[in-house]
Amino acid sequence: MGFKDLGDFVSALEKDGELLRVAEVVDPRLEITEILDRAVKEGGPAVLFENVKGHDVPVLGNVLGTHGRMLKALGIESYEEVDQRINAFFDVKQPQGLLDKIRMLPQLAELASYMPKTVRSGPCKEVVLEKGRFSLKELPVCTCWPEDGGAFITLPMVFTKDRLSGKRNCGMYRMQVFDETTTGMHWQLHKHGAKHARQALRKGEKIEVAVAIGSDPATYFAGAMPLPDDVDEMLLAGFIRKEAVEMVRCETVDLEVPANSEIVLEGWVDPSELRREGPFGDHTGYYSLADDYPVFHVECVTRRKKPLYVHTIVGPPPMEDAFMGYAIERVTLPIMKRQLPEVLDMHMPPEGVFHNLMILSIDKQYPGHARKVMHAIWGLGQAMFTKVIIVVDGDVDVQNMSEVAWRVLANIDPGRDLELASGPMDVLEHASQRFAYGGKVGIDATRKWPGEGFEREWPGVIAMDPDVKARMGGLWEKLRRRDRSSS
Ligand SMILES: Cc1cc2nc3c(=O)[nH]c(=O)nc-3n(C[C@H](O)[C@H](O)[C@H](O)COP(=O)(O)O)c2cc1C
Ligand SMILES: [Mn+2]
Repeated sequence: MGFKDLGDFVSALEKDGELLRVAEVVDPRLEITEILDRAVKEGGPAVLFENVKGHDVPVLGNVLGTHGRMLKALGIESYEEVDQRINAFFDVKQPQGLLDKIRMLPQLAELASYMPKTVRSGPCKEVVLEKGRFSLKELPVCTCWPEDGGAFITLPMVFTKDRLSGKRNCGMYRMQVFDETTTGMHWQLHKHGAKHARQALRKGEKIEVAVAIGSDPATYFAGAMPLPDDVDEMLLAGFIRKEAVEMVRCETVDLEVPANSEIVLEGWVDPSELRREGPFGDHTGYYSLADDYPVFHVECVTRRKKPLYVHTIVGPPPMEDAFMGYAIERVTLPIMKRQLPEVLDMHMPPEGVFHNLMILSIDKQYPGHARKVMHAIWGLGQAMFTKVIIVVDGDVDVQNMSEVAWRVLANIDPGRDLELASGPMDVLEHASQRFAYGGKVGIDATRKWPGEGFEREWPGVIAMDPDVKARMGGLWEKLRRRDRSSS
Protein backbone atom coordinates (compact mmCIF):
# COMPACT_ATOMS: atom_id res chain seq x y z
CA MET A 1 0.00 0.00 0.00
CA GLY A 2 1.21 3.47 -0.81
CA PHE A 3 1.42 6.47 1.48
CA LYS A 4 -1.90 8.12 2.24
CA ASP A 5 -0.59 11.60 1.54
CA LEU A 6 2.47 13.80 1.88
CA GLY A 7 2.04 14.12 5.66
CA ASP A 8 1.96 10.33 5.95
CA PHE A 9 5.29 10.14 4.11
CA VAL A 10 6.78 12.85 6.31
CA SER A 11 5.75 10.85 9.41
CA ALA A 12 7.41 7.74 7.97
CA LEU A 13 10.59 9.71 7.28
CA GLU A 14 10.60 11.13 10.78
CA LYS A 15 10.19 7.68 12.29
CA ASP A 16 13.20 6.49 10.30
CA GLY A 17 15.34 9.47 11.31
CA GLU A 18 15.23 10.93 7.80
CA LEU A 19 13.59 14.24 8.57
CA LEU A 20 15.22 17.41 9.83
CA ARG A 21 12.90 19.99 11.34
CA VAL A 22 14.09 23.58 11.12
CA ALA A 23 12.50 25.84 13.73
CA GLU A 24 14.74 28.82 12.94
CA VAL A 25 13.33 31.54 10.69
CA VAL A 26 14.63 30.95 7.17
CA ASP A 27 13.99 33.19 4.16
CA PRO A 28 12.33 31.60 1.10
CA ARG A 29 14.57 33.91 -0.90
CA LEU A 30 17.89 32.06 -1.40
CA GLU A 31 18.28 30.83 2.19
CA ILE A 32 16.14 27.71 1.78
CA THR A 33 18.15 26.84 -1.34
CA GLU A 34 21.45 27.05 0.53
CA ILE A 35 20.21 24.65 3.22
CA LEU A 36 18.64 22.24 0.71
CA ASP A 37 21.77 22.26 -1.47
CA ARG A 38 23.87 21.26 1.53
CA ALA A 39 21.34 18.60 2.54
CA VAL A 40 21.28 16.92 -0.86
CA LYS A 41 25.04 17.14 -1.48
CA GLU A 42 25.66 15.43 1.89
CA GLY A 43 23.12 12.67 1.20
CA GLY A 44 21.25 14.24 4.10
CA PRO A 45 17.63 14.10 5.28
CA ALA A 46 14.45 15.67 4.02
CA VAL A 47 14.08 19.14 5.55
CA LEU A 48 10.92 20.68 6.99
CA PHE A 49 11.15 24.47 7.37
CA GLU A 50 8.56 25.23 10.03
CA ASN A 51 9.17 28.97 10.18
CA VAL A 52 9.45 30.43 6.73
CA LYS A 53 9.96 34.17 6.85
CA GLY A 54 6.71 35.98 6.10
CA HIS A 55 4.60 32.82 5.76
CA ASP A 56 2.45 30.49 7.84
CA VAL A 57 2.77 27.47 5.57
CA PRO A 58 5.81 25.23 6.16
CA VAL A 59 8.15 24.27 3.30
CA LEU A 60 9.24 20.68 2.78
CA GLY A 61 12.34 19.99 0.69
CA ASN A 62 14.84 17.33 -0.33
CA VAL A 63 12.05 14.75 0.02
CA LEU A 64 13.44 12.37 -2.63
CA GLY A 65 17.10 13.39 -2.27
CA THR A 66 18.61 9.92 -1.74
CA HIS A 67 18.15 6.61 -3.55
CA GLY A 68 16.76 5.18 -0.30
CA ARG A 69 14.04 7.82 0.05
CA MET A 70 13.16 7.60 -3.64
CA LEU A 71 12.62 3.84 -3.27
CA LYS A 72 10.67 4.35 -0.08
CA ALA A 73 8.47 6.92 -1.82
CA LEU A 74 7.64 4.38 -4.53
CA GLY A 75 7.01 1.71 -1.89
CA ILE A 76 9.68 -0.67 -3.20
CA GLU A 77 12.86 -2.27 -1.89
CA SER A 78 14.68 -2.16 -5.24
CA TYR A 79 14.07 -1.14 -8.83
CA GLU A 80 14.24 -4.84 -9.81
CA GLU A 81 10.78 -5.14 -8.33
CA VAL A 82 9.27 -2.61 -10.74
CA ASP A 83 11.18 -4.17 -13.60
CA GLN A 84 9.67 -7.58 -12.81
CA ARG A 85 6.16 -6.21 -12.37
CA ILE A 86 6.28 -4.31 -15.65
CA ASN A 87 7.63 -7.35 -17.47
CA ALA A 88 4.93 -9.56 -15.99
CA PHE A 89 2.33 -7.36 -17.67
CA PHE A 90 4.12 -7.35 -21.01
CA ASP A 91 4.59 -11.10 -20.86
CA VAL A 92 0.88 -11.87 -20.74
CA LYS A 93 0.23 -14.49 -23.41
CA GLN A 94 -2.81 -14.73 -25.62
CA PRO A 95 -5.16 -16.96 -23.57
CA GLN A 96 -5.56 -20.38 -25.23
CA GLY A 97 -8.91 -21.35 -23.77
CA LEU A 98 -11.41 -20.73 -21.02
CA LEU A 99 -9.06 -22.03 -18.34
CA ASP A 100 -6.33 -19.66 -19.47
CA LYS A 101 -8.79 -16.79 -19.42
CA ILE A 102 -9.83 -17.65 -15.89
CA ARG A 103 -6.19 -17.82 -14.86
CA MET A 104 -5.72 -14.32 -16.20
CA LEU A 105 -8.57 -12.81 -14.21
CA PRO A 106 -6.53 -11.96 -11.11
CA GLN A 107 -3.99 -10.13 -13.24
CA LEU A 108 -6.68 -8.18 -15.05
CA ALA A 109 -8.37 -7.39 -11.75
CA GLU A 110 -5.02 -6.22 -10.42
CA LEU A 111 -4.52 -3.88 -13.38
CA ALA A 112 -8.06 -2.56 -13.00
CA SER A 113 -7.40 -1.84 -9.35
CA TYR A 114 -4.64 0.60 -10.33
CA MET A 115 -6.92 2.76 -12.48
CA PRO A 116 -7.50 6.21 -10.99
CA LYS A 117 -10.80 6.36 -9.06
CA THR A 118 -13.06 9.36 -8.79
CA VAL A 119 -14.12 10.11 -5.22
CA ARG A 120 -16.62 12.71 -4.02
CA SER A 121 -14.32 14.78 -1.85
CA GLY A 122 -10.98 14.80 -0.12
CA PRO A 123 -8.60 16.73 2.11
CA CYS A 124 -7.63 19.11 -0.72
CA LYS A 125 -11.16 20.57 -0.37
CA GLU A 126 -10.97 21.46 3.33
CA VAL A 127 -10.75 25.11 2.36
CA VAL A 128 -12.21 26.46 -0.88
CA LEU A 129 -11.26 30.03 -1.82
CA GLU A 130 -12.84 31.73 -4.80
CA LYS A 131 -11.12 34.60 -6.57
CA GLY A 132 -10.77 37.66 -4.35
CA ARG A 133 -10.29 35.52 -1.24
CA PHE A 134 -6.81 34.17 -1.95
CA SER A 135 -3.40 35.48 -2.87
CA LEU A 136 -0.67 33.30 -4.36
CA LYS A 137 1.74 35.47 -2.39
CA GLU A 138 0.53 33.69 0.74
CA LEU A 139 2.27 30.52 -0.43
CA PRO A 140 5.92 30.23 0.64
CA VAL A 141 7.12 29.97 -2.95
CA CYS A 142 10.91 30.21 -3.03
CA THR A 143 13.27 32.35 -5.05
CA CYS A 144 16.02 29.81 -5.52
CA TRP A 145 19.11 31.52 -6.99
CA PRO A 146 20.40 35.10 -7.00
CA GLU A 147 19.67 35.85 -10.66
CA ASP A 148 16.26 34.14 -10.78
CA GLY A 149 13.49 36.24 -12.29
CA GLY A 150 11.25 35.61 -9.29
CA ALA A 151 9.77 32.90 -7.10
CA PHE A 152 8.99 29.55 -8.76
CA ILE A 153 6.68 26.70 -7.83
CA THR A 154 8.98 23.79 -8.61
CA LEU A 155 7.03 20.56 -7.99
CA PRO A 156 3.56 21.18 -9.41
CA MET A 157 1.39 18.51 -10.98
CA VAL A 158 -0.10 20.36 -13.94
CA PHE A 159 -3.32 18.76 -15.23
CA THR A 160 -4.77 19.41 -18.69
CA LYS A 161 -6.93 17.43 -21.11
CA ASP A 162 -6.38 16.50 -24.72
CA ARG A 163 -9.21 18.03 -26.78
CA LEU A 164 -9.41 15.14 -29.21
CA SER A 165 -9.02 12.07 -27.03
CA GLY A 166 -10.39 13.64 -23.84
CA LYS A 167 -7.47 11.99 -22.02
CA ARG A 168 -5.88 13.61 -19.00
CA ASN A 169 -2.23 14.59 -18.76
CA CYS A 170 -0.16 15.39 -15.70
CA GLY A 171 3.18 17.13 -16.24
CA MET A 172 5.61 18.78 -13.87
CA TYR A 173 6.24 22.27 -15.26
CA ARG A 174 7.68 25.05 -13.09
CA MET A 175 5.52 28.10 -12.48
CA GLN A 176 6.83 31.58 -11.75
CA VAL A 177 4.50 33.50 -9.45
CA PHE A 178 3.75 36.84 -11.14
CA ASP A 179 1.18 38.30 -8.73
CA GLU A 180 -1.75 37.39 -6.46
CA THR A 181 -3.62 35.45 -9.15
CA THR A 182 -1.25 34.65 -12.04
CA THR A 183 1.83 32.57 -12.70
CA GLY A 184 3.89 31.55 -15.69
CA MET A 185 3.27 28.13 -17.21
CA HIS A 186 6.59 26.71 -18.32
CA TRP A 187 5.39 23.78 -20.41
CA GLN A 188 8.13 23.44 -22.99
CA LEU A 189 7.11 23.03 -26.60
CA HIS A 190 7.67 19.26 -26.77
CA LYS A 191 5.62 18.48 -23.67
CA HIS A 192 2.03 17.30 -23.46
CA GLY A 193 0.72 20.42 -21.72
CA ALA A 194 2.08 22.54 -24.59
CA LYS A 195 0.49 20.19 -27.12
CA HIS A 196 -2.88 20.65 -25.43
CA ALA A 197 -2.37 24.42 -25.42
CA ARG A 198 -1.64 24.37 -29.18
CA GLN A 199 -4.91 22.52 -29.76
CA ALA A 200 -6.72 25.33 -27.94
CA LEU A 201 -4.74 28.01 -29.78
CA ARG A 202 -5.87 26.62 -33.14
CA LYS A 203 -9.48 26.99 -31.99
CA GLY A 204 -8.79 30.45 -30.55
CA GLU A 205 -9.90 29.21 -27.14
CA LYS A 206 -8.57 29.09 -23.60
CA ILE A 207 -7.48 25.86 -21.97
CA GLU A 208 -8.52 24.81 -18.48
CA VAL A 209 -5.68 23.94 -16.14
CA ALA A 210 -5.56 22.53 -12.62
CA VAL A 211 -2.36 22.43 -10.60
CA ALA A 212 -1.96 20.20 -7.56
CA ILE A 213 0.94 20.79 -5.21
CA GLY A 214 1.98 18.09 -2.73
CA SER A 215 0.47 14.64 -2.94
CA ASP A 216 1.92 11.33 -1.77
CA PRO A 217 5.36 11.25 -3.37
CA ALA A 218 4.73 8.39 -5.84
CA THR A 219 1.88 10.41 -7.29
CA TYR A 220 3.69 13.71 -7.72
CA PHE A 221 6.78 11.91 -9.00
CA ALA A 222 4.63 10.48 -11.82
CA GLY A 223 4.20 14.03 -13.14
CA ALA A 224 7.85 13.98 -14.20
CA MET A 225 7.59 10.63 -16.03
CA PRO A 226 8.12 10.84 -19.81
CA LEU A 227 5.16 8.70 -20.90
CA PRO A 228 3.71 8.46 -24.41
CA ASP A 229 0.89 10.80 -25.48
CA ASP A 230 -2.46 9.99 -23.89
CA VAL A 231 -1.00 7.62 -21.29
CA ASP A 232 -2.27 8.76 -17.90
CA GLU A 233 0.49 9.49 -15.38
CA MET A 234 -2.06 8.80 -12.63
CA LEU A 235 -2.45 5.21 -13.85
CA LEU A 236 1.32 4.79 -13.64
CA ALA A 237 1.29 6.26 -10.13
CA GLY A 238 -1.40 3.73 -9.16
CA PHE A 239 0.62 0.90 -10.68
CA ILE A 240 3.82 1.89 -8.89
CA ARG A 241 2.27 2.43 -5.47
CA LYS A 242 -0.06 -0.59 -5.96
CA GLU A 243 -3.13 1.43 -5.13
CA ALA A 244 -5.41 3.54 -7.30
CA VAL A 245 -4.95 7.29 -7.07
CA GLU A 246 -8.14 8.89 -5.80
CA MET A 247 -9.13 11.90 -7.86
CA VAL A 248 -11.68 14.63 -7.07
CA ARG A 249 -13.41 16.97 -9.45
CA CYS A 250 -12.27 20.57 -9.44
CA GLU A 251 -14.65 23.36 -8.37
CA THR A 252 -14.39 25.61 -11.40
CA VAL A 253 -12.84 23.56 -14.22
CA ASP A 254 -13.66 20.23 -15.86
CA LEU A 255 -10.58 18.48 -14.50
CA GLU A 256 -9.72 16.20 -11.62
CA VAL A 257 -6.81 16.32 -9.18
CA PRO A 258 -5.50 13.88 -6.55
CA ALA A 259 -7.84 14.12 -3.55
CA ASN A 260 -4.93 13.93 -1.11
CA SER A 261 -3.20 17.05 -2.49
CA GLU A 262 -2.07 19.79 -0.13
CA ILE A 263 -2.92 22.76 -2.36
CA VAL A 264 -4.82 23.01 -5.67
CA LEU A 265 -4.87 25.96 -8.07
CA GLU A 266 -7.65 25.99 -10.66
CA GLY A 267 -7.80 28.28 -13.66
CA TRP A 268 -7.01 28.72 -17.31
CA VAL A 269 -4.38 29.63 -19.85
CA ASP A 270 -5.06 31.68 -22.95
CA PRO A 271 -2.34 30.25 -25.20
CA SER A 272 -2.11 33.50 -27.15
CA GLU A 273 -1.19 35.48 -24.03
CA LEU A 274 2.52 35.27 -23.34
CA ARG A 275 4.66 36.91 -20.73
CA ARG A 276 8.37 36.98 -19.98
CA GLU A 277 9.33 34.15 -17.63
CA GLY A 278 12.72 33.46 -15.99
CA PRO A 279 15.63 33.50 -15.85
CA PHE A 280 15.73 30.45 -13.61
CA GLY A 281 18.70 28.60 -12.09
CA ASP A 282 17.97 25.31 -13.80
CA HIS A 283 18.90 21.66 -13.49
CA THR A 284 21.57 22.08 -16.11
CA GLY A 285 23.51 23.99 -13.46
CA TYR A 286 23.13 27.15 -15.56
CA TYR A 287 20.47 29.82 -15.60
CA SER A 288 17.94 29.10 -18.28
CA LEU A 289 17.36 32.34 -20.17
CA ALA A 290 14.21 34.41 -19.82
CA ASP A 291 11.64 33.63 -22.51
CA ASP A 292 7.97 34.14 -23.29
CA TYR A 293 5.58 31.58 -21.83
CA PRO A 294 1.83 31.40 -21.29
CA VAL A 295 0.20 32.97 -18.25
CA PHE A 296 -1.82 30.80 -15.86
CA HIS A 297 -4.81 32.69 -14.41
CA VAL A 298 -5.93 31.21 -11.10
CA GLU A 299 -9.67 31.42 -10.43
CA CYS A 300 -9.95 29.24 -7.35
CA VAL A 301 -7.66 27.79 -4.69
CA THR A 302 -8.60 24.73 -2.69
CA ARG A 303 -6.40 23.39 0.06
CA ARG A 304 -6.05 21.63 3.36
CA LYS A 305 -6.58 23.61 6.54
CA LYS A 306 -2.90 23.20 7.35
CA PRO A 307 -1.13 22.54 4.09
CA LEU A 308 2.48 21.60 3.54
CA TYR A 309 4.26 23.26 0.62
CA VAL A 310 6.59 20.83 -1.15
CA HIS A 311 9.57 22.28 -2.97
CA THR A 312 12.70 21.18 -4.77
CA ILE A 313 15.76 23.04 -5.90
CA VAL A 314 17.59 22.38 -9.11
CA GLY A 315 21.09 23.60 -9.90
CA PRO A 316 24.60 22.23 -10.33
CA PRO A 317 24.21 18.43 -10.12
CA PRO A 318 23.68 16.26 -8.24
CA MET A 319 20.45 17.70 -6.90
CA GLU A 320 17.24 15.99 -5.78
CA ASP A 321 16.22 15.48 -9.40
CA ALA A 322 19.25 13.22 -9.90
CA PHE A 323 17.48 10.64 -7.71
CA MET A 324 14.18 11.22 -9.45
CA GLY A 325 16.03 10.89 -12.76
CA TYR A 326 17.53 7.58 -11.73
CA ALA A 327 14.06 6.32 -10.79
CA ILE A 328 12.78 7.46 -14.20
CA GLU A 329 15.69 5.63 -15.84
CA ARG A 330 14.93 2.40 -13.99
CA VAL A 331 11.15 2.54 -14.51
CA THR A 332 11.36 3.40 -18.22
CA LEU A 333 14.15 0.91 -19.04
CA PRO A 334 11.92 -2.21 -19.08
CA ILE A 335 9.53 -0.34 -21.39
CA MET A 336 12.39 0.81 -23.66
CA LYS A 337 13.72 -2.74 -23.81
CA ARG A 338 10.42 -3.94 -25.27
CA GLN A 339 11.08 -1.77 -28.31
CA LEU A 340 14.84 -2.29 -28.29
CA PRO A 341 15.43 -5.83 -26.99
CA GLU A 342 19.14 -5.61 -27.82
CA VAL A 343 19.56 -3.06 -25.02
CA LEU A 344 20.95 -4.75 -21.91
CA ASP A 345 21.32 -1.75 -19.63
CA MET A 346 21.14 2.02 -19.82
CA HIS A 347 22.35 4.86 -17.65
CA MET A 348 21.94 8.64 -17.65
CA PRO A 349 24.51 9.94 -15.15
CA PRO A 350 23.47 13.02 -13.14
CA GLU A 351 26.28 15.05 -14.69
CA GLY A 352 24.42 14.79 -18.00
CA VAL A 353 21.19 16.09 -16.40
CA PHE A 354 19.05 13.54 -18.28
CA HIS A 355 19.28 14.89 -21.79
CA ASN A 356 23.01 15.36 -22.28
CA LEU A 357 24.27 11.80 -21.95
CA MET A 358 22.84 8.31 -22.28
CA ILE A 359 25.06 5.23 -22.08
CA LEU A 360 23.69 1.96 -23.41
CA SER A 361 25.13 -1.53 -23.40
CA ILE A 362 23.86 -3.78 -26.18
CA ASP A 363 24.01 -7.35 -27.31
CA LYS A 364 25.53 -6.55 -30.69
CA GLN A 365 24.10 -8.78 -33.42
CA TYR A 366 25.01 -7.22 -36.76
CA PRO A 367 27.22 -4.56 -38.39
CA GLY A 368 26.03 -1.05 -37.59
CA HIS A 369 23.92 -2.25 -34.69
CA ALA A 370 25.18 0.47 -32.31
CA ARG A 371 24.17 3.14 -34.82
CA LYS A 372 20.74 1.60 -35.22
CA VAL A 373 20.27 1.91 -31.46
CA MET A 374 21.38 5.57 -31.50
CA HIS A 375 18.81 6.49 -34.13
CA ALA A 376 16.12 4.56 -32.29
CA ILE A 377 16.87 6.55 -29.11
CA TRP A 378 16.74 9.82 -31.07
CA GLY A 379 13.30 8.76 -32.23
CA LEU A 380 11.92 7.70 -28.87
CA GLY A 381 9.79 10.22 -26.95
CA GLN A 382 11.78 12.59 -24.77
CA ALA A 383 14.93 10.50 -25.38
CA MET A 384 15.04 12.44 -28.66
CA PHE A 385 16.78 15.21 -26.70
CA THR A 386 19.85 13.10 -25.92
CA LYS A 387 22.89 15.13 -26.96
CA VAL A 388 25.49 12.40 -26.53
CA ILE A 389 24.73 8.68 -26.83
CA ILE A 390 27.43 6.17 -25.99
CA VAL A 391 26.94 2.55 -27.01
CA VAL A 392 29.14 -0.16 -25.51
CA ASP A 393 29.19 -3.95 -25.64
CA GLY A 394 27.34 -6.04 -23.10
CA ASP A 395 30.41 -6.73 -20.97
CA VAL A 396 30.72 -3.07 -19.93
CA ASP A 397 28.98 -1.92 -16.75
CA VAL A 398 27.23 1.28 -17.83
CA GLN A 399 26.57 2.24 -14.21
CA ASN A 400 30.32 2.49 -13.55
CA MET A 401 31.61 5.78 -14.99
CA SER A 402 35.25 4.87 -14.47
CA GLU A 403 34.81 1.66 -16.45
CA VAL A 404 32.81 3.44 -19.15
CA ALA A 405 35.49 6.12 -19.58
CA TRP A 406 38.23 3.50 -19.80
CA ARG A 407 36.44 1.25 -22.26
CA VAL A 408 35.11 4.02 -24.50
CA LEU A 409 38.44 5.80 -24.73
CA ALA A 410 40.20 2.52 -25.48
CA ASN A 411 37.74 1.37 -28.14
CA ILE A 412 37.00 4.35 -30.31
CA ASP A 413 38.65 5.62 -33.43
CA PRO A 414 37.21 9.14 -33.52
CA GLY A 415 37.62 9.28 -37.28
CA ARG A 416 35.37 6.26 -37.61
CA ASP A 417 33.07 5.89 -34.63
CA LEU A 418 31.17 9.15 -34.31
CA GLU A 419 27.65 9.34 -35.67
CA LEU A 420 26.74 12.99 -36.08
CA ALA A 421 23.11 13.96 -36.28
CA SER A 422 20.92 16.98 -35.75
CA GLY A 423 17.37 17.44 -34.64
CA PRO A 424 15.17 18.67 -31.81
CA MET A 425 17.00 19.64 -28.61
CA ASP A 426 15.80 20.11 -25.08
CA VAL A 427 14.53 23.63 -24.57
CA LEU A 428 17.08 24.01 -21.76
CA GLU A 429 19.98 23.30 -24.15
CA HIS A 430 22.03 26.51 -24.27
CA ALA A 431 24.99 25.49 -26.44
CA SER A 432 23.10 24.62 -29.63
CA GLN A 433 23.21 27.18 -32.42
CA ARG A 434 19.45 27.58 -32.37
CA PHE A 435 16.73 27.32 -29.76
CA ALA A 436 15.47 23.72 -29.42
CA TYR A 437 17.34 22.57 -32.52
CA GLY A 438 20.92 21.39 -32.75
CA GLY A 439 23.57 18.74 -33.11
CA LYS A 440 23.91 15.36 -31.45
CA VAL A 441 26.61 12.75 -31.44
CA GLY A 442 26.58 9.03 -31.01
CA ILE A 443 29.79 7.29 -29.98
CA ASP A 444 30.03 3.70 -31.09
CA ALA A 445 32.40 2.19 -28.53
CA THR A 446 31.51 -1.42 -29.32
CA ARG A 447 34.12 -3.81 -30.62
CA LYS A 448 34.34 -3.37 -34.40
CA TRP A 449 33.57 -6.22 -36.77
CA PRO A 450 34.98 -7.10 -40.19
CA GLY A 451 31.51 -6.31 -41.56
CA GLU A 452 32.14 -2.76 -40.37
CA GLY A 453 35.42 -2.61 -42.24
CA PHE A 454 37.68 -3.54 -39.33
CA GLU A 455 40.19 -6.12 -40.61
CA ARG A 456 42.67 -6.16 -37.72
CA GLU A 457 42.55 -8.48 -34.73
CA TRP A 458 40.67 -7.06 -31.69
CA PRO A 459 42.44 -7.74 -28.40
CA GLY A 460 40.72 -9.26 -25.38
CA VAL A 461 40.35 -7.47 -22.04
CA ILE A 462 42.84 -8.66 -19.42
CA ALA A 463 41.33 -10.93 -16.78
CA MET A 464 42.91 -13.41 -14.35
CA ASP A 465 42.33 -17.15 -14.53
CA PRO A 466 39.29 -17.70 -12.23
CA ASP A 467 40.95 -20.56 -10.34
CA VAL A 468 44.05 -18.56 -9.52
CA LYS A 469 41.85 -15.60 -8.68
CA ALA A 470 39.88 -17.58 -6.11
CA ARG A 471 42.91 -19.22 -4.50
CA MET A 472 45.07 -16.12 -4.33
CA GLY A 473 42.08 -14.06 -3.26
CA GLY A 474 41.73 -16.31 -0.23
CA LEU A 475 45.42 -16.06 0.53
CA TRP A 476 45.33 -12.28 0.14
CA GLU A 477 42.52 -11.96 2.69
CA LYS A 478 44.45 -14.11 5.14
CA LEU A 479 47.63 -12.04 4.66
CA ARG A 480 45.68 -8.82 5.17
CA ARG A 481 44.07 -10.09 8.37
CA ARG A 482 47.45 -11.14 9.77
CA ASP A 483 48.95 -7.82 8.77
CA ARG A 484 46.13 -5.88 10.46
CA SER A 485 46.25 -7.88 13.70
CA SER A 486 50.05 -7.49 14.01
CA SER A 487 49.97 -3.71 13.48
C1 LIG B 1 11.75 19.26 -10.65
C2 LIG B 1 11.36 19.21 -12.10
C3 LIG B 1 11.03 20.37 -12.77
C4 LIG B 1 10.67 20.35 -14.11
N1 LIG B 1 10.36 21.52 -14.75
C5 LIG B 1 9.94 21.49 -16.02
C6 LIG B 1 9.52 22.69 -16.66
O1 LIG B 1 9.56 23.78 -16.09
N2 LIG B 1 9.07 22.60 -17.94
C7 LIG B 1 9.01 21.41 -18.62
O2 LIG B 1 8.57 21.40 -19.76
N3 LIG B 1 9.43 20.26 -18.05
C8 LIG B 1 9.89 20.27 -16.76
N4 LIG B 1 10.29 19.11 -16.15
C9 LIG B 1 10.30 17.86 -16.93
C10 LIG B 1 8.91 17.32 -17.13
O3 LIG B 1 8.25 17.17 -15.90
C11 LIG B 1 8.95 15.99 -17.84
O4 LIG B 1 9.49 16.19 -19.13
C12 LIG B 1 7.59 15.31 -17.96
O5 LIG B 1 7.72 14.10 -18.67
C13 LIG B 1 6.57 16.19 -18.66
O6 LIG B 1 5.33 15.53 -18.71
P1 LIG B 1 4.60 15.31 -20.11
O7 LIG B 1 5.45 14.29 -20.84
O8 LIG B 1 3.27 14.75 -19.72
O9 LIG B 1 4.55 16.60 -20.80
C14 LIG B 1 10.65 19.12 -14.80
C15 LIG B 1 10.98 17.95 -14.12
C16 LIG B 1 11.33 17.98 -12.80
C17 LIG B 1 11.66 16.70 -12.10
MN1 LIG C 1 2.27 13.01 -20.39
